[in-house]
Amino acid sequence: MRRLIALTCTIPFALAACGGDDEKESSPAPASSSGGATTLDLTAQEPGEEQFGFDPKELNAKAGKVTIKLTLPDDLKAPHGIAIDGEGAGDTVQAGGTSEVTADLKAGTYTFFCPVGDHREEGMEGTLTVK
Ligand SMILES: [Cu+2]
Repeated sequence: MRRLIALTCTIPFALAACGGDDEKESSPAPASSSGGATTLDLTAQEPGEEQFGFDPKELNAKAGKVTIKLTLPDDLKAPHGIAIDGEGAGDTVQAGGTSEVTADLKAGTYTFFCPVGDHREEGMEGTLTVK
């Protein structure tokens, strides 16, 4: 009989512990992931005459609304833009400017590139992995 009494006494304790856990799980998500949108920064590069590139060459994002923001440093000579293959393109801009493209992406692998002239063939191409 004594054992049964001891067991009964522990039950309210267990319930109280459960309530505490629930509070932790419902705490707000970090601001960086609010709305499921991701913005990725990219920089255009001109390492040599008629040589073009992006830094970085590989980007990663969560599935959902993804924006790639391309920045052109002030010392670039050619205009550049940003596009995601089959998903849209941003404006073509001059040195000092920025170009953005936004797309609603599912998990998969995408190619981003500069749609100006033959810049894509000259090296302005990279891989966007969405998970
Ligand atoms: Cu370009």
